[in-house]
This record gives sequence, structure tokens and C-alpha cells, in this order.
Amino acid sequence: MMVLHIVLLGCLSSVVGWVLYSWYCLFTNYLTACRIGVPLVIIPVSHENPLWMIVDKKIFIPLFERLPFGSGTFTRYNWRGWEFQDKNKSHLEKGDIFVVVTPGRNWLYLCNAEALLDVFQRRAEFPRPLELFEMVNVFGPNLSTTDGQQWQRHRKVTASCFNEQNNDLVWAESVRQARGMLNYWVLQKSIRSTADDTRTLSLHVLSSAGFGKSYPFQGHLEASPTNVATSYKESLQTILDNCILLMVLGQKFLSKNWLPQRLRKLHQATLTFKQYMTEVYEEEKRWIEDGKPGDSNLMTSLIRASAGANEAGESEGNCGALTESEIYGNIFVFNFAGHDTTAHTLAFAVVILAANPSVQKWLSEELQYVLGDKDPSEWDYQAVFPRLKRCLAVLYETLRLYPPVPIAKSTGREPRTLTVGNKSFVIPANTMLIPNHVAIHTHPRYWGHDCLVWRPSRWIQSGKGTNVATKSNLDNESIVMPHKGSFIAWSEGIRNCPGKKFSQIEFVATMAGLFKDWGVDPVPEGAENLDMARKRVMHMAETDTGQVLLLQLLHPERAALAWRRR
Ligand code: HEM
Ligand SMILES: *[C@@H]1O[C@H](CO)[C@@H](O)[C@H](O)[C@H]1NC(C)=O
Ligand SMILES: *[C@@H]1O[C@H](CO)[C@@H](O)[C@H](O)[C@H]1NC(C)=O
Ligand SMILES: *[C@@H]1O[C@H](CO)[C@@H](O)[C@H](O)[C@H]1NC(C)=O
Ligand SMILES: CC(=O)N[C@H]1CO[C@H](CO)[C@@H](O)[C@@H]1O
Repeated sequence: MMVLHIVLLGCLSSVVGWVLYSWYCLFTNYLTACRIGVPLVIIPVSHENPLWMIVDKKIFIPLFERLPFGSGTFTRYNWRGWEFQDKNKSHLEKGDIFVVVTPGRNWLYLCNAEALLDVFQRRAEFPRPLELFEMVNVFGPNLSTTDGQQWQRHRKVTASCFNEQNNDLVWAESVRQARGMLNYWVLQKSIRSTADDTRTLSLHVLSSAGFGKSYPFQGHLEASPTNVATSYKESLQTILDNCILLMVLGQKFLSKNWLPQRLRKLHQATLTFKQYMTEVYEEEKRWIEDGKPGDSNLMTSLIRASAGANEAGESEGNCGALTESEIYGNIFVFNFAGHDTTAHTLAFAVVILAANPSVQKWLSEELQYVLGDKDPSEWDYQAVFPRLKRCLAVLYETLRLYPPVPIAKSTGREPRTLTVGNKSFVIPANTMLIPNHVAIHTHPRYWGHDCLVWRPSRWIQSGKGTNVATKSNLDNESIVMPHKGSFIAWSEGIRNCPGKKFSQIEFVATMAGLFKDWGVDPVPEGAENLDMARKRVMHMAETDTGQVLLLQLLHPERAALAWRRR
């Protein structure tokens, strides 16, 4: 009995100790934040607390929301991804800059185009907080987890991979995959696997343009576990789905064989994925050594550029090359950064288009005009891609309201001054600085009164003349670029997304493949008519969306879709 009491007492006192310590940290952070001179919001649990990350929105927040006094600061701000639900509200209430005080760090939210551009340009003063990206290091040091000089070396080599030859590959493969996906979709009366299938598409594009491995599209019901593509897809999927666990537990710990089945499966997935990359790497290297021309996929370019950097480095006396493990690291980052981002964006776009038939019509006008009766295999990247502006506008508009990638910066070790509007602020060291992309993408100052409406045509300028879509003024249309700094889905400045063009090409090619001759509608449920079904699907996109690792549809299978020929 005595022992039990002591154990209980021990547990209790450590919990009490932890709570007291949290409060103490919260209080000192509060004092620090007061000195900045901006509005404050105080929350009791840090956004970075790994245990909280696993349970916040899934369990606790809905529980608290149900309590009578429930809806307050805590339920509004104390979960990852609150920005999406909040839209422009907080910044319209509190101004362009405010701080969320947590027991961990202070989180400063920023929603001002000029100030954001300034932050993106001052890369050394506002570095990316590396801890958040530790997980990626499982596969070797990499672009995302390095900073300073290391990063420059990585970025130089990796930037050379995303070139026009590679873009050609991305285009051709995306068209092929999109046609494959369409062929699979049109055979079914009701498709619930839209998000799953766009994931397959994006994975296959990546594996082709990334490693030179091209697979035919495989629908949700066609996957077979023995297929190489499937095992690669599944291992990557498992890794991406369990990123947070992998980050919290670490690769070393996961290799213990007394762990539960699920964790051992995760470990197995990391091994399978690594093995797959090793095979591709060895194969590509042999090709290069044999002097075969090969194509310009990302892996080949990395190996080549790295060898090139090596020679150049030797003559200059510094070491510019990437090592083998660094190449793996970067390839994993490409997978990590390029897979779900485009997959989720495509899923959003298809579902939202299903709810907006007039936009589909508008798209197909352009597609018919530019592509005519040409066979998809003849669609030429150089000639066609720049002319598909409406397709690109759909991407921009989708990313505006549903930006998948959260961006985070920090002040690092020293306080920094930052000018927002006409006022200067001193931001203390070790403060998180969050460019609030959802807020700036929906701020009426930059986007007008219909800022919350999904309307791709806001991105198109139709030259002079009439608004009637005659042939001549389809050619005169161009993309209007918004106020600089008010659209940051790919981030901005020197550390923006190197896969920006890659994702644009993939998206536009997929739109072309899908919507030239076909259209999509939601399948009505029960007594619904088509119009009601469209409203329901749009409502789902607007409200049943949340941040898992990225922003995504939480239950895409709830929107059953059906394709029909125009
Ligand atoms: C719609 C699609 C995409 C969006 C919205 C997107 C967005 C972003 C954003 C916002 C960042 C910066 C994150 C930060 O600063 O914290 C980023 C980084 C990155 N993205 Fe993308 N991305 C997309 C697609 C891709 C694709 C297809 C690839 C590669 C094939 C890619 C590769 C990368 C890499 C390697 C980085 C890290 C760059 C660095 O650390 O310097 N992205 N992306
Ligand atoms: C954002 O701004 C618009 C336009 O001023 C407004 O109509 C809308 O309600 C705001 N959104 C939110 C979530 O407050
Ligand atoms: C801030 O600066 C702008 C132009 O630079 C000026 O029009 C405005 O009056 C200033 N606002 C304040 C509060 O000083
Ligand atoms: C389209 O552009 C061409 C040349 O730039 C111009 O001659 C023509 O008038 C424009 N048409 C319209 C409808 O704006
Ligand atoms: C977080 C981090 O920087 N991790 C590794 C990245 O790569 C360098 C070498 O390239 C390592 O020294 C870091 O530990």
C-alpha cells in the first residue's frame, strides 16, 4: 500500500510540477510579448507540444466546444490549423500583426503584404525553424532541414534539377496519368475515391519526373499489393501519414522489435522506401557511368549536378558536391514536398469544380480553343502550357482559399526589427513568425468584397474589347498578378518553393486531360436534386477541411462524383 501511495504521489507531483512550470513559462512569455506592443491572445498549451498535436482537434477541442462556456480563446486558437476556419476575422479585429502567447514560444501572426515580403527577403534574419522539419532528416540531411551555407549549397544543386527538360517530362507524364485517371473514372457511376486517385496521379508523376520510373495509372480498386509501384506508393503513404509519429519517436526508437504492429509497419515502410530509392540511385548511376543519355529526371539531374559541382568545387578549392546520403535526403524532400501538396490541391479543385458547372464550361472553352481535336499525345508543352491561362487561374484560386502548406519563420537567436504599415516593432529572439496565408489570401484590402468566393476569373484579364468569349479575345486573356506579397501559397523570396513550376505544369496538364471533353457532377443523395448536391459538396469543401500535416479535405469520400461527356 505504502509503495502505491508513493508512486501515486510521485505521479501527481510531477503533473502538478509540469503544470506550474507551464504557467511560469506562459507568464514570462507574456511579459516578453507585452513589450512588442501588439494585441495578444493567450493560450494554455503550446502548438508545438507533440502530445497535444496528436489530440488537439481530434479529441479535445470538440469536447470543449460542447461545454456551455466552451467557445472562447482556447477553442478558437489552441489547435494547429485554426487559421483556415478563422479566415480574415482575427486580423480584421486585431490588425495586421498580433501575438499568440503559449507556454512554449510566442507565435506572431502577420498579414501585411509589404511586411511579409520583407520577412521573406531577410532570409538570414528570419530563418525557418528547423526543429519542425527534423523528421525529414530520417533519410539523410536535406534541403529543408539545412540553413545558411549548407542550404545555399543544396539549393544551388537542386535548383538546377527543375529545368525545362524536366518540365517537359512533367507535362507529358501528367497528361498520360490524367487520361488514365479519366478512363478509370468514366467507367464508374459514382466515384468516392477522388482524393485517393489524385494522390496516385501525383505520385506517378513524381516517380516518373523524379526517378524515371513510369507506371500506368492505377485506380483505387485496381491496386495490387505485389506491384512495385504499389509498394513504393504505400510505403511513402505510410510515412507521410505518420510524419508526426516518426518525428516524435525517431527512426532509432522505431527499429525496436517489441513495438506494436502499427509502429513496426511504419519502420518497415521507411526501410522499403529507402531501398527503393537506393535501387533507383544505383540504376541511374550505372546509366550515367555507361554514358547513356538518359532523360532529365530529378534524380539524374541531382547526380549529374552533384558530380559537376564536385569538379567545379575542386578547382575552386571548396566542396560543393552533395554526398550520396544528401542526394537521398533531397529526393525524400521532393517526395515529401511534392506529393501531397499537388494531390490535395487537385482533389480540392476537382471537388469544387463539380460544384461549379459554369467554371467547368469556362475551362472547356479554353481547352477546346487551344487543343482542338488533337490527340493528347500531341499536346506540346512549349506550345500549349502558356496558353492555358484559365486552367492556371483555377490553380491559383484553389490555392488562394485552400493553401496546403503552412509556412513558418522565426526570429532565431536575436531580436529583429520589423516595419508593419508605418510602425516599427522589435520582435524578441526565439519568436515564431507565421505568415498567415489564409488571412492574407482572404483580406478584403487585397481581394475585395467577394474575397471568400471561389472565382477563378478574378485572375484573368481579358484585354481590351468585349467580354464575350470570341476566339480573338481568348488569346488576349492574361493572368493578372495580385498585389505583390498578398498571394504566398508557394511562399516568396529566395526560399520559396522550387517546385512551383513543376506543380503548375502538373495541375494544368491534369485539368486539360480531364476537362477538355468531359465534365463532372456530384451524385445527388436521397431526395436531392443536382443543384442541392452541388451546394452540399461546396459546403463540404468549405467546412470539412482541416490541417492534418497539410490542409486537406477531411472526408473526400463523402462527395460521390460522376463524369459525363460534354
Ligand atoms: C501546389 C503545390 C505546392 C505548393 C502549394 C507548395 C508550397 C511550398 C511552400 C509554401 C514552401 C515553403 C515552405 C516554408 O517556407 O516553410 C515549399 C517548399 C518546398 N517545395 Fe513546394 N509546393 C508545392 C509543390 C511542390 C512540388 C511539386 C515540389 C517538388 C517536386 C516541391 C518541392 C519543394 C521543396 C524541395 C521545398 C523546400 C525548399 C527549401 O527548403 O528551400 N513543392 N513548397
Ligand atoms: C472577410 O472579409 C469580407 C469582406 O470584407 C467579409 O465579408 C467576410 O465576412 C470576412 N470573413 C470573415 C470570416 O470574417
Ligand atoms: C502611413 O503612411 C501612408 C503613406 O505612406 C500615409 O498615407 C498614412 O497617412 C500613414 N498613416 C499614419 C497613421 O501615419
Ligand atoms: C487582341 O490583341 C490584338 C493584338 O495584341 C489586338 O489587335 C486586338 O484588337 C485585341 N482584341 C481584343 C478583343 O482586345
Ligand atoms: C537539422 C540539420 O541541419 N541536420 C543536418 C543537415 O545536414 C547537415 C550536413 O549536411 C548536418 O550536419 C545536420 O545535422
